[in-house]
Amino acid sequence: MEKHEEFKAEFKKRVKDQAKMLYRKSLDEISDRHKFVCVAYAVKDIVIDQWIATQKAYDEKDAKIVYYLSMEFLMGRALGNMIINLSSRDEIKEAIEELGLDLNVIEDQEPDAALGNGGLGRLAACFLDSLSTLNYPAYGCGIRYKYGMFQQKIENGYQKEIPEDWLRHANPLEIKREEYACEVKFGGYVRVENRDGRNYFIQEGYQSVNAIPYDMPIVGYGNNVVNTLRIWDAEPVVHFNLDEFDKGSYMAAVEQENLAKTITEVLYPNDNHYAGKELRLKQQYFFVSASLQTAIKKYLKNHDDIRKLPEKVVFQMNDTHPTLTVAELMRLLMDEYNLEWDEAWDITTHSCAYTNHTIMSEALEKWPIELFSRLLPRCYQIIEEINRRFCIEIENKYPGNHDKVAKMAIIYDGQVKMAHLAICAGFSVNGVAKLHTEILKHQELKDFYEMMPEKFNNKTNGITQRRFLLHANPLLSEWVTGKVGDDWITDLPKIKGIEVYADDKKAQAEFMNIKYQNKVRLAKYIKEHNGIDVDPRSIFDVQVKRLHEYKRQLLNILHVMYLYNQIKEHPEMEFHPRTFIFGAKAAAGYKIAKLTIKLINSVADVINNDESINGKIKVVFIENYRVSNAEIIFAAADVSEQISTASKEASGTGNMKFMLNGALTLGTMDGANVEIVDEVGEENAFIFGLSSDEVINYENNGGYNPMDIFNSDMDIRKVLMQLINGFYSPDDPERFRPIYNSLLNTQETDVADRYFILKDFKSYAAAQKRVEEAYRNQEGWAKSAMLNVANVGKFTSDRTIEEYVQDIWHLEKVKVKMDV
Ligand code: CJB
Repeated sequence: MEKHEEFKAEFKKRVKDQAKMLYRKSLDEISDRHKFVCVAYAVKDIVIDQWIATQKAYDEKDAKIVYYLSMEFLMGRALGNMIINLSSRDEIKEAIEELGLDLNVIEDQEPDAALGNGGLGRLAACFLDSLSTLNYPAYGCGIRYKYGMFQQKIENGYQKEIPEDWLRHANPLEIKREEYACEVKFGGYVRVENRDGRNYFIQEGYQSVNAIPYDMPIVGYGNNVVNTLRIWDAEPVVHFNLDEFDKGSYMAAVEQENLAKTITEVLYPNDNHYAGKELRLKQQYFFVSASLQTAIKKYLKNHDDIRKLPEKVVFQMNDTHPTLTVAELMRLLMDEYNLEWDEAWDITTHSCAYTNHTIMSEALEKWPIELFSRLLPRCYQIIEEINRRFCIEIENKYPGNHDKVAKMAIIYDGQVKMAHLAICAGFSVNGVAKLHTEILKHQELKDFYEMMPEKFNNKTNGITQRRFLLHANPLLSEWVTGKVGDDWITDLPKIKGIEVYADDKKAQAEFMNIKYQNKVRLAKYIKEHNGIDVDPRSIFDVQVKRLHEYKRQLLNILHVMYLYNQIKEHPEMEFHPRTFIFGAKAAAGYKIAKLTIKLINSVADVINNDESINGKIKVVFIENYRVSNAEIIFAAADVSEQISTASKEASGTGNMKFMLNGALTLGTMDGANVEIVDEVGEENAFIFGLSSDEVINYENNGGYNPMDIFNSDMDIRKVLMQLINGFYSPDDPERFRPIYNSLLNTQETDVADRYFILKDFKSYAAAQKRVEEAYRNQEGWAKSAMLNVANVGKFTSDRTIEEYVQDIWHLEKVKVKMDV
């Protein structure tokens, strides 16, 4: 008890001292944002001791480390999550309260660290949380983008992108580590020098930048472990001297300045889409090279045999974005550490592993040889040699089968194929859900699977319950803990204990009341941010994710248009009020996605303002969907829309966050939905649509004809006509023509209705009817919702990480003890 009070007093003093030191004021004189900074520094003070202790424990144990290389880490806010993970969380919360501060208000001051686009980046963030919580030594390695994912403003129904200047006020939770700076070289040429019968490859005439790491602490749950997210910034190598310059070196100096400035300037806002920009390749090489250089140096501090690197280090490549790891590791081992090819290859192929996150062809990274070899001449040479040897292997395995080489080569048709490089050199290739891995093995990567089946494995994605239940939904967390204890926080399958309450009327009522409270919280947010009144008693039907044609937000909004027509035509029909909630960012250059946002907002305008329907339908587009508002949204959802065209969504992770918060899935048999249904039972979800086999079959046989549906189904026809008759765009009836064309017109798009929206429409509408019927039975609904929560255990990222550790990384847990 005394210790408890002592701790609080010390913490409060630290917060006040910060106010004095940073702002020369007392705590009650400073702004909320400044209060956030003071609290953040006081928390960091606690974290730092654990951080130091953790790194010391790793060194002492000589533990193997995973380097999780990722272009994206969608961290969201750190402070609140850090506090709940610390063992001293209760004392910290009490101290904050005793200081007269409101923790929610303080947390709200922190900008989201939005260094990612969507699922892939958020997965990386969940993995870091799990790695720390499970006591595994890990580094996240990425880029410290000056501008993260853009902020979305909706103006007149259209998306506007505003730069996300998250570092404007500096970041109290990071540490600049200048002592680990290193140089990264671009361009120039490679000179070969023969000394004592050995060739040395020397890069000359290059431009270079200094890579400077910033470390962010990743706090494990109640175990004193603090791992590191190391993100790299670029600074110019030379600051030029105005007295000495001649024209040539002046220009070179300016170019180097510019290179450093631009490299970490901004995150590419594309999700599931590769834009092929030179700057993107620079970003990739920049962070990969810096991360590898420091990983090797760190290893060599305590070891003298570099050949044993794979015993202590593993590099996990998050999609193909960091695949240059393969070439850069070979380069460093051969050119900097003087190993021969075979030795370097042996090390590389035992330390690199690759995760595939998509089969969307437009996401596959293929770099033109010209660009690649100009920017990274030495890496290109190395990849050429890897390719030459790989092609010989293919030929040996399939003599005379030139088709195989054409399909599998790393360099072909003037392009460097990053996935092929990752598979050839990686010792593990994994998909992110069972169905996705099967599609990789038997469709997309069939040839590779046939040649090296032992590399392929599945790791179904997961999410951290600590952020998405414990932090995001305090009411439900407390309720669950009251029923089954708090083991679920680090052992999610324990949540199964609530299953016995699924038929208990009292528990059902409590559960539904919590959902109601969370809906009130979201309704308040919507009122504040959108000015729209929504009724918390209506069904909250939610689709939040990136905007992409394959995710089919269009199917959802077309169905809303259809429902609206139905209500107008049959005002007497039974209908439970429904609030359709959307949240989605579209890539800045993705026209049809942006037009879909406009369509959703236009439909919202018409429907929300039609008094004749008595508020039966409301449509809300939540501006600037991101990690911090996602936490409020998941908690309030009744229905989780997971309606991608089967086979297209590799896994999905939003689906798991909804399930964790007691929403019922309305979805296709795609990605991890399949496994969700396996766990919860089909009777507790609403499944519809073509199967992935059916979709793939159509695709392999020239698609289907959406005109047949247009001509035979008058309901669908009416909805489609409303896209082009000005019903939702009286000022410009042609506005939504491109959407209409994407569904029906093969002249404008190569394939009409590529994503089978019309084909799945009726089945979707029928599933939506089942949702409504099910919701009428409140007890039945409560039971299903509780069964969703009870059966979510599999989808914790703790399970996913344990599987990576067992099958791929082979790490050992390290205990961290604190002296006090
Ligand atoms: N994914 O977020 C992205 N970006 C990409 O470029 C490729 C894939 C997503 O990764 C998630 C994590 O594995 C998956 O759950 C999701 O299905 C996939 O689209």
